[in-house]
Amino acid sequence: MKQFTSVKDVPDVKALLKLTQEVKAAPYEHQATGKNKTLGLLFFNPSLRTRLSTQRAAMNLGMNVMVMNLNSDGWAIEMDDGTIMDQGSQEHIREAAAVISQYCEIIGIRTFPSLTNREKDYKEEVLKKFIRHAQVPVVSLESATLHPLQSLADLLTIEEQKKVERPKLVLSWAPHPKALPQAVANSFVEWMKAAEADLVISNPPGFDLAPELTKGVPIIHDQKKAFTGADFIYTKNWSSFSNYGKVDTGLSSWMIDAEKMSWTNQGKFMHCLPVRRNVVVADEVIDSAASLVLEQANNRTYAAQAVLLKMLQNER
Ligand code: AN0
Ligand code: CP
Repeated sequence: MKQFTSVKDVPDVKALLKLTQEVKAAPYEHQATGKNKTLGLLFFNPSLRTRLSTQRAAMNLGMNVMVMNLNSDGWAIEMDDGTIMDQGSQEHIREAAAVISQYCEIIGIRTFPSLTNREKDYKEEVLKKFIRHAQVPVVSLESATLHPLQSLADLLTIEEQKKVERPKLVLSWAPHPKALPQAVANSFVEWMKAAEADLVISNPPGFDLAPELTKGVPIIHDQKKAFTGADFIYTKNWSSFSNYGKVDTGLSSWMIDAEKMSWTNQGKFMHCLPVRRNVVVADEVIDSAASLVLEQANNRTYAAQAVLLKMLQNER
């Protein structure tokens, strides 16, 4: 695998899912594979889970890890070609990506969207430029529009927890005071379309995701109708795609509580974390036996480990 930015980079999703299960069952099996290899993790944005689980995955494989917060600790990076760099930026992406490639066998990068320029964000300019100028494989640690390591961990969690062959999954929009990316939701849709599951999306009018991504997936604006018979409720806030980056603070009734979970088929509750309690989900749900949030976070290690192993082995 030369890059891991989307489900489209994975030739066989089933086989990758199986590998996550194998590395989870025997995490230290491949210690020799990563020996004297270095993973560089670059963050333009905050992280708890991605940062620590990906480090943990690399250490399980015997790798060394270097982590850098590019915004606070590095030089300001220029992304555009041909710029006269007499303003704020001090170093060009061309040199930065090439130099980091000399120190690392694999690079991971987190780069959130502007949420002001939809076209630019959806072109994934920062991630793509980085990949173009890097000389080693690149793993997305959440890009402007996708979060594939999260989705692979979610797929593993659903596989472990499902009681029927083809579970019903509901991606349910949640209230949130601040504008958040569409990345986790987009990515969940992309991966679950490739999985054995019946996916429906439930969100208020004005919050439909990108039509190219949701093609073929029912979008139900009535939350109760969507939840009926659901095996998994995957909750996430995202800011508007059509009214790009905008929030609506008048939709607090979309929060997940015990009554809504009672509409499901004894459904499980999922969220990628971090989550705002009693805004996105009520304590009574996240603290209940139906909550899978800690399982999801744990599985982040094995999702990352499977991807890093494929890259180290230079396999598709
Ligand atoms: C980010 C998001 O919504 O994309 C990261 C989630 C993994 N969340 C926040 O910024 C709160
Ligand atoms: N779920 C997730 O990616 O969390 P972090 O933002 O803490 O990495």
